[in-house]
Amino acid sequence: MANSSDAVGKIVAEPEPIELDWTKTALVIIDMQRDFMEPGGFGETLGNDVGQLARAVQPIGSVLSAARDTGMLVIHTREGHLPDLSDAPPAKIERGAPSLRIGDPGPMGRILIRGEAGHDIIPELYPLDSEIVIDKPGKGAFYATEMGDVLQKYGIENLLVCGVTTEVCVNTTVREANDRGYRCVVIADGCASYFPEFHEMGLKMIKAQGGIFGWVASSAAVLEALETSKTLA
Ligand code: C5J
Repeated sequence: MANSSDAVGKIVAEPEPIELDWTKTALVIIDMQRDFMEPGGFGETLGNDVGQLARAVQPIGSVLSAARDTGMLVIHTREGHLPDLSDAPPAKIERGAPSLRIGDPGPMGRILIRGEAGHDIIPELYPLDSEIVIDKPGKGAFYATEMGDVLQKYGIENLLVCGVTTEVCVNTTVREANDRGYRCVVIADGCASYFPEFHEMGLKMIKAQGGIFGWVASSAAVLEALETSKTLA
């Protein structure tokens, strides 16, 4: 971004348009990990159709590429646990009747364990060395992580949020961020759920009541705002 006017963009969003200073904005990509996206991972062990999530990859890729072009701060998150499971509450491990539990060996390594192949981010959206990766033991990106410190260090006030799943880790992170004073714009087609109806309702919950948790915009609207800002004199 060449000068300060280049750095402001207006996104067509719901419940209303929002103007953001890109120098105070980060792109946050939630949990685009093989464990959620691919057969044999955590998502599938819970009985989910992982194919439902593929639709978010291309929109996220477009925004990621534009963010990289503008020099915007990019943060990737990964849900997962230490190999000794010391950060995994028994209440999480023992829950339900999955085909494999957290920590069990699966086709992509131990389920939802840091350092295993399944825990890593899908190749299409793989972080650059210069980008930040936050490992989180919970659904929200702020709980038991350095997320707050990182955002403060870079002077971030606004988050463009996308990833999976809409109603779980995206919604939890947006609620945590909203309570901490961040403006969150959720990229609708850059999110997905194993349950399409939860995706729809998850987005509605964010933008209802005048944007009680934040704003919702399409990836096209975010790209347009970034593009328009670049051409401002
Ligand atoms: C879930 C997530 N669904 N990233 N995690 O367990 O949404």
